[in-house]
Amino acid sequence: MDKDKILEASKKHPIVDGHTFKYGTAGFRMKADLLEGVTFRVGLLSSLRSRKRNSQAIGVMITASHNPAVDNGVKIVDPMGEMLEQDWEALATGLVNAPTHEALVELYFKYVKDLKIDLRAQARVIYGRDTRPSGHKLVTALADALEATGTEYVDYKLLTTPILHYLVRATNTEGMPFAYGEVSEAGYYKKLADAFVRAMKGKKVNGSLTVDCANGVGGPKLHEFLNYLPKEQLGLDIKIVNDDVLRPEVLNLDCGADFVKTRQRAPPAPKPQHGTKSCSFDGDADRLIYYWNEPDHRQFFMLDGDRIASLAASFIGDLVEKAGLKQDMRIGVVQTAYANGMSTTYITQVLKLQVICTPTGVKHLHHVAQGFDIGVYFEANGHGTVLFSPDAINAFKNTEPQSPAQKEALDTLAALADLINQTVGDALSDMLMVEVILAHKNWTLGDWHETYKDRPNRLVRVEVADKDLFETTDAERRLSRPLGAQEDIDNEVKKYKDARAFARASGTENACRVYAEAATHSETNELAERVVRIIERYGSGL
Ligand code: G16
Repeated sequence: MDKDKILEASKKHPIVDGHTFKYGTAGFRMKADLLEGVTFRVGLLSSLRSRKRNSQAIGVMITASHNPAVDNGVKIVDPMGEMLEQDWEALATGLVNAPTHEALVELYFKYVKDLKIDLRAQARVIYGRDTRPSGHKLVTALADALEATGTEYVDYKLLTTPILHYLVRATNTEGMPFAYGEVSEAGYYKKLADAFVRAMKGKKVNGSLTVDCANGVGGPKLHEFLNYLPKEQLGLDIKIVNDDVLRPEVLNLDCGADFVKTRQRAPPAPKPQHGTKSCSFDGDADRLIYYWNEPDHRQFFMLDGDRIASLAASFIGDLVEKAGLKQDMRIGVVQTAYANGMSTTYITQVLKLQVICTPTGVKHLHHVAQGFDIGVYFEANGHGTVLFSPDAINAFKNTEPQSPAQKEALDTLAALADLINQTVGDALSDMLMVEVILAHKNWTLGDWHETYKDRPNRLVRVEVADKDLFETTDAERRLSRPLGAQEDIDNEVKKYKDARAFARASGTENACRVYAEAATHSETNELAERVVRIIERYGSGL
């Protein structure tokens, strides 16, 4: 391979000086004007990753998901559609921070030597982007890196993040016994539509559903998906709102899953219809939050990732029992520190399932969920999925049913395993899963909400001069640095009943996040404010 080619291409996409970049919770994410050189270098790394992984296709997604429109991001997807392996995150960080073009090329070839990468092997990369206008420029930088390294590539243009993950897995399993699906966007829609019809056999969706698409890529993709569904037959009546992708500045603005979760209210526009079942996607359609405004009391009810996890775990747990597979299946739920304490209590004490807590970032949850036969993982922010092991899927398909009820349970489980995206959290697939479960249970959102009562909670974003001063331990539930900060938080928490609070640096924004819960709303707000002040104080170095 020609070193000069990489050097020349790199000069077209210089890195912005004076910044240290880190592959974080969701790849590199920051103001879009800092990202051109970063994306070029991510292209170099993804090409190496493909060669290292026997020429399997590697995915690159250009998105900043829930962040404001001025941000963008770039992340790498591994061959089975999972997030990039952790050791390689460090390699990506190294490459992106190489101080000069020459140092970059030198490091690139050092990786080749150290990792014993055969540069004669074919490299394959597939990529997509969300609706942010900055995506065009970043895609050009990415393609230049792929050209310079002789990498074969496919530009899928506008995609949701989960569709890109689907395509990576579908590409790498094509023609194999465990092929994931047709290698096209249409293949993804067909797979979901077919699985939804199978999972809904004999059932009807209860009530219309308003879907807020955060003015992101989920809007056009949901419109497209609906063309594949026999809606009338299934009772699915979807109204899509906030699907304006022509005005980039409205992306995630006062709408979307992150807005609903953090503000604990419905998007102000379009004016919320009382009593209407609603849900929100985020900017790249990998998060989902359900909610409705109660007609009489004008109260807002939210069904977040914790609720989706408990709904899925209870329904799938019941089906497994009806299917006669209870003894053979380990079902577990994976959450983060943001999970409402009452959801954890409900899952462990009522559903009697094991719960494991990991640091924030679906990559951590996904990894732990793979240890179960059925691993349900959701972050409270609505990002998650349910993973089925190959043995579980085999059992759904090959167990000989002894009764019609057992057959129905096995068929529904097999349909769910196709409906639920096995690569990553997926708002569209999760929404269909929720609708299937509500239809089977004949539940309204009110019935779902009744299952347990959330402890009042508050999530606050805190601007600090240097978020990296804050380091955590114990699955991000405690601060190990700055020294003294955790002790101060503990002293505040002690003053409240049934209280819990923690602070951590965000991996996707230049800020810290504070979470608090307590017995009442006013105590929760008071505790959150006190912890915010502690973080502001330590964050300013005082
Ligand atoms: C990303 C990650 C999520 C994480 C979220 C917020 O989501 O994929 O796992 O929960 O960021 O992370 P943080 O609190 O560290 O900023 P998304 O939807 O923005 O890609």
